[in-house]
Amino acid sequence: MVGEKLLSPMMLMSVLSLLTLQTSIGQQLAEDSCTVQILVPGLKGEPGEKGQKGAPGRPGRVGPAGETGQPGFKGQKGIMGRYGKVGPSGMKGVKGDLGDPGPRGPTGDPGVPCECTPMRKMIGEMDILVAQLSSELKFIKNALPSPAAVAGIKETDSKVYLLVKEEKRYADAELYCQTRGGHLAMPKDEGANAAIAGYITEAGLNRVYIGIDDRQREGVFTYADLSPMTTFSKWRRGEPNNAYDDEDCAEMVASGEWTDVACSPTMYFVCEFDKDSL
Ligand SMILES: [Ca+2]
Ligand SMILES: [Ca+2]
Repeated sequence: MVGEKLLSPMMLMSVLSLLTLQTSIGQQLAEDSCTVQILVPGLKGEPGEKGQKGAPGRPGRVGPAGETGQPGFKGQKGIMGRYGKVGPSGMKGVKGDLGDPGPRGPTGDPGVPCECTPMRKMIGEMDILVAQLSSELKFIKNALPSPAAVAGIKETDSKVYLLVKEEKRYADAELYCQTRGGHLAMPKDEGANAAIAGYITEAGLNRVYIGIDDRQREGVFTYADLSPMTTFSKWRRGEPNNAYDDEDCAEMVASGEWTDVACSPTMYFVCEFDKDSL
């Protein structure tokens, strides 16, 4: 189309050139029929008007695949989703701590009147027990003027023994025990002897005075309350020997055996009290 626009002036120029040529040729022919004819192009024409915009072209071919891009940054945490389904039951838990005590319950119905005779009997027995305990407590308070001097007390079914850690001569020891309502320990059977021996051993002692002597009559031993010796005795082998003709009292060693000794040395001793007399 542009070509056609450009050709039109060219053709016009050609026609003009031909007309000019006819004139020239007419002159030339008149002057010289052999003169060479030279054709010269005309001047360039004015540019034509701008054409209208053409229709859009066809889509181009699909291009080659692009390079794989770099991985992007991690996105931010999303909002919490909806609650899921309820899961299966868990294992049984450990037993919890004991709870606080509950409130006090309502008052119960009044009871049936009791049979009072057994109750009175029980109360009477309890009164007796309380009296005995009070008496024993009074004795203990009285017998322990200096707690540090006494290792404590030991008792059997019928006796209370008191180990006194104060060194005294035999006569003074017996007086000490009598003042408190007893005597020096008088083992009259194996059980009592073993109880006293155990007491000595527990206290870590080797020997104590016990209430046996022949102060009244040489060679005839009696208990401190002057009761006679019976079938039971626990003399160590070779004893009593009245050594130096001066052994009228007795001591018990930790093994429970007896030995006649002099009455003047001072040593620890064990008192004995009858439970009945307390
Ligand atoms: Ca003697
Ligand atoms: Ca002796």
